[in-house]
Amino acid sequence: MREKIEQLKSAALRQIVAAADLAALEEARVRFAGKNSELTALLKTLGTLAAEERPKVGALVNEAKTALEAALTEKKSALQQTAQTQKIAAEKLDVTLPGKGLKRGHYHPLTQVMNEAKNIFIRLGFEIAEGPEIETEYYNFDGLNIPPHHPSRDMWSTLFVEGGQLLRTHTSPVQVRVMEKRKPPLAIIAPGRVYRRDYDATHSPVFQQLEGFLVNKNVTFGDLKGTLTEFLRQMFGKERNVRFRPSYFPFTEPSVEVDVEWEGKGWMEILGSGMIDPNVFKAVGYDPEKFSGFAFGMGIDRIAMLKYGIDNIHLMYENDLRFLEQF
Ligand code: FA5
Repeated sequence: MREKIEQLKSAALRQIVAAADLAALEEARVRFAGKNSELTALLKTLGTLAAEERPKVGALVNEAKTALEAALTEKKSALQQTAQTQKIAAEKLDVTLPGKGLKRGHYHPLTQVMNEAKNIFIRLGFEIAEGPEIETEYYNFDGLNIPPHHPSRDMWSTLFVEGGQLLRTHTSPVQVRVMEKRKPPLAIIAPGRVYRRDYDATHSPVFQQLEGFLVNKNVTFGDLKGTLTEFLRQMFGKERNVRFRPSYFPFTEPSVEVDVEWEGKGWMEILGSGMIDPNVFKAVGYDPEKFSGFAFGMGIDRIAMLKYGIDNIHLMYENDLRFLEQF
């Protein structure tokens, strides 16, 4: 009996010491110290021993159990410690490593210039209005003093859509739409895309215009010139050469166009403007004796070309990242 206990004890201690992980240790515990272990079984047979042997053997068994339990506890905490260390090592983060770095995007050059232009006019007290890109002939032409079959319709190579409508050739229809609904005083800008059958280095079939108009009592050509001059200074700086050149539009009288010096290439036209024609006022029910106003329509693409030194308008619509990344 004593021998048996000794054997069990040393076999158990060996297995406990050798346990490689917590699962192996639990296996050893069940086998040597659990309810169904041989040691427990031995305790149950104490009754069959001689009376004087019982306490001695009992003490031995208990001593073995205590030793095993102490060894189990010790091993368990050692294994837990190792597991924890391994876990920490595996999850370790080096917070000093450089990050992956998000590539930062930016606005398209046209959006940048459009926002800049809008902000200049907003600071001057203008508010923003919008109109549809698919327009009726009335708003694109008739309401702007361009009757059907009038030769000046040819100034805009128009793209028609089914049902008699068209892709607006300029943002001027927004003038008519706003004036139909509201009474002066008005100071409005209308940004947006416009369409024409045009194609060369400074003409794109889709481009951006910023319309503007101001209507009140006693608005003069001086107000027009002062407003546009202030805009040109803010957009291009005081040093840039600009010129006002007499022109013709059916919806303004007198009319002027503005050119900006194009480094090494002479001048580039950026906008048309003038004093709103009395016929436009009559069509929206304003009294031309009482009110006067000026209007202008500028090409945002052209302004971007001049500002950034771009010599081909089509680069703006090709979405080539090598080009776009430069802005
Ligand atoms: C107009 O469109 C008139 N609606 C402007 C206006 C408004 C005059 C209010 C008077 C009062 P024009 O066709 O000239 O005018 O165009 C105005 C500007 O748009 C031009 O000066 C030019 O900068 C730009 N532009 C015209 N066609 C193109 C094109 N195909 N591609 C890029 N920009 C263009």
